[in-house]
Amino acid sequence: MLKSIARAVVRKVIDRAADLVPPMLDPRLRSQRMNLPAIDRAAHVLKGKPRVLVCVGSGLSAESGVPTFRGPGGIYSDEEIAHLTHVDTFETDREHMLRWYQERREQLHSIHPNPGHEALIGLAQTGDYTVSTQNVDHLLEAASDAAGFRPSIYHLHGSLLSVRCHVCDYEVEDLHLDLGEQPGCPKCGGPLRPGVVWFGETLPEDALEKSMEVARNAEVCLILGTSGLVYPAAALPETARRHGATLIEVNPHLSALSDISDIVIRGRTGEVLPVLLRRVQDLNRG
Ligand code: BJW
Ligand code: ZN
Repeated sequence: MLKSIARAVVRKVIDRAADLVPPMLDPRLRSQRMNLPAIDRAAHVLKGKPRVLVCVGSGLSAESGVPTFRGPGGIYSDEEIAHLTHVDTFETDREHMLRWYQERREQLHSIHPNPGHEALIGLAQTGDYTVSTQNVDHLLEAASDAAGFRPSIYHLHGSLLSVRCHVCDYEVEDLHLDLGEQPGCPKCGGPLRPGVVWFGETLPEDALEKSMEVARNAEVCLILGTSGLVYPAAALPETARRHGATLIEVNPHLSALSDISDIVIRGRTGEVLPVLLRRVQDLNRG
């Protein structure tokens, strides 16, 4: 009797430990929390050579040290900077806005792809993948270059690497230019700004149209690390679903797209995607 009580107590302590141990410490405990059955179901959907639209959000780069926008520690938790991603702020608080963007551009020099980016590029080599990202960093391209394989990548919200004129169509990829000095456009003299898409601005037509077309023809839509709150990007998985795609979400938390997803994998992309990749490769080897 005493022995069985002791065994039950020990079991409880072990179960609790799986919740408490930080993910970095013990890979065995980490994978227990990673919902392996859901990963296995996702791998069966992704085996073969399916047409896949991957919808990427800031969560994919979180493990590279790039802050997300919403949630604890996110950019919008600081009220002083929450307004800096709206187009109107370029008129009302331009100096602050450009200094903040210049700091973020400088941070690009010291960030690197994480295992989530690397595994996504690995997955892209197993089928017909198109990536539609809301992220403005270059980490997917960096992972692609390292792997020697680059899928189609559409940047819905532009890129921090480039600067463009707020008035004319001048645009250049240049990380050396200091936006904090409020440089003028060499073509028309108008103010230069980061090559990103702010609230109240339209998305690059080509990136959005091509992504929508892929969404309408996708067999699978993989949703990685996005809250699914910002439109029209959030409409891509919805469109894919209406056209018959299976939706797979990887996110440690509930998102606005969790409810419409067929398979939800609760975990970080840097931990889940490498496991998913290995499983898909195993299934494809037969
Ligand atoms: C992990 C993880 C880990 C953590 N692993 N996961 C009312 C209703 C509907 C729409 C609108 C409306 N009023 C206005 C609109 C339109 C508006 C909009 O959608 N607003 C809603 C917020 C209400 N959209 C626009 O204005 C867009 N343009 C447009 O619609 O044009 C037409 C138009 C023109 C003119 C007038 C009206 C209409 C433009 C949107 C531009 C968004 N720009 C930003 C800033 C980019 C530049 C920069 O970087 O500074 O883009 S805002 C910000 O949000 C950024 C992101 O790309 C975007 C999406 O965020 P994302 O990536 O989903 O990040 P988070 O933080 O939200 O979520 C992170 C997720 O990761 C979480 O779920 C975590 O759990 C997870 N996570 N760690 C995996 N390790
Ligand atoms: Zn110009």
